[in-house]
Amino acid sequence: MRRVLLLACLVVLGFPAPAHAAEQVLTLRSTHPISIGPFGVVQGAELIPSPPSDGYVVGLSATVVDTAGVEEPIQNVMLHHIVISKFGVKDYTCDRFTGYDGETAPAFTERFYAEGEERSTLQMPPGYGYPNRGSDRWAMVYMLMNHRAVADAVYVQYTIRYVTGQALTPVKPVWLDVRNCDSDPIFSVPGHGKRFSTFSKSADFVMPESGRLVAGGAHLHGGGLRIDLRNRACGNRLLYRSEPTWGLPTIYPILHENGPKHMTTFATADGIPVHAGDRLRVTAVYDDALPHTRVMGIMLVFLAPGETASCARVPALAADPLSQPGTPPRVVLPLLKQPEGPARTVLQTWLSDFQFGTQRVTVKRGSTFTWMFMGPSRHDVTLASGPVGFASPSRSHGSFSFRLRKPGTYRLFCSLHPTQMTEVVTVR
Ligand SMILES: [Cu+2]
Repeated sequence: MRRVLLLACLVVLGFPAPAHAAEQVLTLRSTHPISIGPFGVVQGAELIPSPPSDGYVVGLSATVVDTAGVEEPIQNVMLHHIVISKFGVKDYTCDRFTGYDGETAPAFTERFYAEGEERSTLQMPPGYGYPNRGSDRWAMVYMLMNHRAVADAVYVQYTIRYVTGQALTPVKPVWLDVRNCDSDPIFSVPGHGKRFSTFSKSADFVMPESGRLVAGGAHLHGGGLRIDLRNRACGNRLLYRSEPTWGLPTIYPILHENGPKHMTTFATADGIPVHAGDRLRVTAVYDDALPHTRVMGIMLVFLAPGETASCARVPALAADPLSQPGTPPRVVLPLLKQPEGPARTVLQTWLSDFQFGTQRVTVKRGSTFTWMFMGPSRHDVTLASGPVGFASPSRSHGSFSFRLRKPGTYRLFCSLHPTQMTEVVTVR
């Protein structure tokens, strides 16, 4: 109805009515079913269908469905991460990506949508859209986890609000990530602070052009408190803060520390002004009273390029109606398999399909321990519980070392094979 009124107004005002202007809702899904073994974690990248005509994306959300098209509840399959990007287009903030085994490659993919457990919905304010050509190709990176002891097969299904036959103000996706340009952009919170202590990680990005940020959202993991976007060039003032809402169900066995069920997002036609040369700083803040491993800090905002005054006023943003900020639950991950074999005093071991070489280790405080990745699958070393949170990248070869400075019992597992691969290191 509003669209009809708007068109009528345009005609009255003497603007030519756009030919066949329309907003459609397109529901598409990934081309092949994705198989996930019992309690398994799968990661992959593939090309996915995209809108077949020229237009603008004004809304986007994604979920996981079974082969019958029925949405999978988190009790079956947990959506760790989905990133959708435009293939063959340079990313705004990243020239090269570092791959899973440490190699780098040119970043020929523009990231414009992402979600995890918070299930983001991208919503542009009226009049703005992410331009897309019918000839553009979309790619998806996914990480899914099976919460059940039976194999499953799923599709990623995504719903696009798409406007054709009408010129909108184009926006560019600006991906701000405290571990940008890494294919697995994780870090770990040591978690050895007092109650209410925090751990922060930041990254800066210098804006190459002026414009207004008209929409955005963010991603944190379990233990996350907030993620801030500040403008260093304007007295470090806060441009936007995204906060988590907690309350996802705990699924047993606990394979992973739950993320938030929602992160606050914004959409503003006025836009948050930024100026060419401004140094933007994104800061992820986590609870530091418990270890939180393999966490992320990402904010994705959309820039409508155009002239702005330097340090122009930031408009008040409407409250996100879905946001109920609170403190993250305290979660201690259990080891799901008892480490086996005699306790050994060694300073290195290996990981292969699907075990740690030496599963019970005793070392002196201050020792540097090395894990060697023997493949053929990718594995990682991740602290489940213990004195200091740390985690290795997921690797199929190479090695990872960590200095064990604090005494105590380090319960370790592979986050990709949580029910199979465990190790315990006692540091005296
Ligand atoms: Cu593994």
